[in-house]
Amino acid sequence: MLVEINFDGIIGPSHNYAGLSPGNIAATRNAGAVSHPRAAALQGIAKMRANLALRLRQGVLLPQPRPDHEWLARLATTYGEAAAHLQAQAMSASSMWAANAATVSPAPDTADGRCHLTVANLVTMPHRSHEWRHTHAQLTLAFADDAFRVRVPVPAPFGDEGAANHMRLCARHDTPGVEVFVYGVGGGPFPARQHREASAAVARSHRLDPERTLFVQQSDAAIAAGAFHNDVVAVANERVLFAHELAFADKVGFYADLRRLLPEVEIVEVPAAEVPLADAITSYLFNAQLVSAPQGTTLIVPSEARANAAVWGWLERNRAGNGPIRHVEVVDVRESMANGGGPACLRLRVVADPATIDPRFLVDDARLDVIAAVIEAEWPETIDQGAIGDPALVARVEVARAKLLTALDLVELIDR
Ligand code: SUG
Repeated sequence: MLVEINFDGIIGPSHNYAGLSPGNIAATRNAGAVSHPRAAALQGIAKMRANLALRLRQGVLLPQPRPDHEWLARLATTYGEAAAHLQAQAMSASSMWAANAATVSPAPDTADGRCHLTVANLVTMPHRSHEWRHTHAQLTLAFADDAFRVRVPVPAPFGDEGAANHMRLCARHDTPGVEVFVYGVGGGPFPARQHREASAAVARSHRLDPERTLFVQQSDAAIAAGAFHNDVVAVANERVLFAHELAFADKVGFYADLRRLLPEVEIVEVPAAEVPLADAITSYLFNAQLVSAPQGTTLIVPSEARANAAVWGWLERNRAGNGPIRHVEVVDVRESMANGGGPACLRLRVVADPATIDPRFLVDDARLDVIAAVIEAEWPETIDQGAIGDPALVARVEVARAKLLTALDLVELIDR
């Protein structure tokens, strides 16, 4: 049976605040702050437990090898000799944001009836540009079954940031959907990370029906305000689209296309007059997991959304009304949030039959206990930016990851 499974990136032991992403306001603001990798990873575990409590299926992606010595070798240097900016780029734990791992088209949408996953190239930001090799290694292991096709990234210079710029609307997860690829053109002072050419290539290789595939431009205003990915201003689930009024360059055209292709669609739009773009972005209202739980459609928001009066007021009013979003759950992922990654960034959605997935990547509470025990024992409590070059920190990060892979019987990923 096809169900939605959320694969969360386990927050790696090198989680730190190096301010590596221009256009990502939280990450830039927190550059140089002391991070708390252990608390961060445990917040991620608690979020997964909350998903399990909602009776959702849950999987994990593993932290990648950090520092990435292989990448540094291709740059003809070593961690010890590299300049500080290269050290930080090689050490980033940014693969935790699994929404940027790949774009996923489930089997009901593709011509060959397989679920296609194209690994994102993440070429715009140097610290993310080397994730794809390791992501590809993990996804080919997790999705080795013939039900899947795992694809290498679209070539540079066409920037692709994966599912963060992709939405799928459908009557039910297991029925054919309308796939929406959101790309950027201009972003004021900031880069548009998702290029239309990359989205078009992904759609072609996934063998999507062109009649049921939309390419939608993100508004320049959203990018300029700090929405470096579409999932900072919009999220979809089954027949519900939840979006900020200023998310898209041409919302009238987009909504009309959507209504034509999926007449049952329900569009929940938040007006800028009630929640200004700036509040939507600092609170990450839209970087929520919108899920079909047994209790009804549920929005899983970060605690920052509750702390923002305009945002929480809107959510309360919406809950009192008769809209499709019936429940709101709050999770604390503030260590990730401080680097610009909310609940939706931390997960990659895959609609598939769980029986076709390598079970080592699927979790229940008992398996999360195993992961949490390794995190408690091995993850550094804090990382100060001044310590990024410290060989003792490097050794600690490498040992911590190795212990986790051993505990999960995934040692074949040690160098991958
Ligand atoms: O790419 N932050 C990530 C956050 C990604 C959020 N993902 C989604 N919206 N889906 C980024 O900007 C900051 C790391 C640093 O500065 O050290 C960072 O990479």
